[in-house]
Amino acid sequence: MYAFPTTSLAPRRKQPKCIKPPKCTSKYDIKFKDIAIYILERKMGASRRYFLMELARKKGFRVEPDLSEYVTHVVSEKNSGAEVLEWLQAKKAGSIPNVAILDISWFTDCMGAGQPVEIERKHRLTLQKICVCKSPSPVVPSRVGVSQYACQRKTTLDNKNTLFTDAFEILAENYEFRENERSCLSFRQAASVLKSLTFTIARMADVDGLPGFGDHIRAVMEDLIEDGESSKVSEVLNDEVYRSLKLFTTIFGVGLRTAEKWHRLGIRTLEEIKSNENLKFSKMQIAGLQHYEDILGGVRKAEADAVAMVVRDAVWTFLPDAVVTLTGGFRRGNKTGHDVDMLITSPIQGKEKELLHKVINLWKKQDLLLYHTIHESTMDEDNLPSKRVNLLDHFQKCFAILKLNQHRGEISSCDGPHDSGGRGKRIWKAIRVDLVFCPFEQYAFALLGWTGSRQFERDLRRYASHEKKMMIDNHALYDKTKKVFVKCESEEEIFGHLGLEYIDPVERNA
Ligand code: DCT
Ligand code: MG
Repeated sequence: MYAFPTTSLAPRRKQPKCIKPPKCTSKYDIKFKDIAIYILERKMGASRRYFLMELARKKGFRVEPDLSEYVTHVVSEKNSGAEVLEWLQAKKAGSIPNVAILDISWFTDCMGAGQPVEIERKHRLTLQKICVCKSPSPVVPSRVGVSQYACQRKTTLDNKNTLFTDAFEILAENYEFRENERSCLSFRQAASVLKSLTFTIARMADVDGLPGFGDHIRAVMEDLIEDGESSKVSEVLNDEVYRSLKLFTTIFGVGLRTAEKWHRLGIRTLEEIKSNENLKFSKMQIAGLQHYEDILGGVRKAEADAVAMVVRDAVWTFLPDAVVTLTGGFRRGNKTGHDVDMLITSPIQGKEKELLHKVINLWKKQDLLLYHTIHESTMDEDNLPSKRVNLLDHFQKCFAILKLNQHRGEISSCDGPHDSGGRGKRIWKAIRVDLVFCPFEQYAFALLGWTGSRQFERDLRRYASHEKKMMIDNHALYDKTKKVFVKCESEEEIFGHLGLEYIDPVERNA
């Protein structure tokens, strides 16, 4: 956006007849010979400075290790112009004529553009002010080098930018409802990038150099920075269509199509849904309405652990060697979730295929099942995905609602009165559970896929295909160049084959 031809970029000064080659010969070719950058270590630290120098060199910039007569641009972070000048003078370099004294934002703009950008007013450090920023960020912003792929970022649950990410999630959801996939993805992508930052965005310059921040997104951020709220978000939250679709799709079993139909029929509330005699509900929707409040309330970690124990008990009754793993958001360290995702496999080949129906029969006898639906595997005999389309992947799975005894922290067969009438006496809670059964040799892929987050998985697939000419899904990793499937027994191996640094599940909260 800020890219200009390189010839007009050097600060106005008498050009040296010729810029000599850098003292320290870089292993990268210099593309932009008119300028030479010097990065100030002061307030930045040696390791970050080194990182930025290497980054710029990789991109074809000439970066001087020492302050010399060749330097045209001095870049610093969190220093005022006066502080930089004082430092230059102490180095007896204050007399370097017309060297541009710049904020790091110029550097990050250059890195983002892949070439030197024109120096704007906002980039220059003024000599009068103590600090250029309106409200200085408390932590050194390390936005340079933030990857566009979530699988190359570490994203813990410590989100420092909830003001922005909450707003983006609402806008993205609204775009999803309106089937504007592109805008939906842009906002989800931007939210995901912000979640990975170790500092809070305090001013617009803080997003310079971050991938995927177009004008549309910036406009929303500007509002949030200026006013603490966004008029676009308020508009969406007050929009009748959004409110209906949001409410209806929180019912288990209700998708966008059904929600739209109900809205078109003039329905606006849950009561209107329940009392409308003309509506026909699927079994899933009946269960969803019956246990609406429990499911909407979500699942706590202790409850998820209790469910995991019940699943293990049932599975191990039939196959003591089975591997039963809690995945989804809870594996990423979440304290709450909307469901409990369980992945089940067996080291004895094919044994996992017999499990689901046995477990369901056991739970029926124990009166633990409030609802369940089974999707049989759509893999061929040799465990290769068939061409038939399925949800997310081809594994055998079960979407269920189980009873959880809240007092004892385990699923109970003690049935209490259903719904609002007897809620006070009821000792169980309805919990949404997904069971997924996979062949042992696909376990690592299934585990990676079912751990999420969705954005992380999406970017992993995008990264594999765009950067590595590979394809990854919940079943396998395929190398398109070599035309071979790459065997992997662990998540670490998958990351390794993709040339990625291993990211721990708790850092996949993209
Ligand atoms: N998943 C995915 N793509 C989908 C759906 C799911 O990659 N379309 C993966 C990512 C997470 C995992 O499956 C489990 O899905 P959810 O339970 O929907 O997500 P979650 O991260 O566990 O979140 P929640 O806490 O809301 O259950
Ligand atoms: Mg989940």
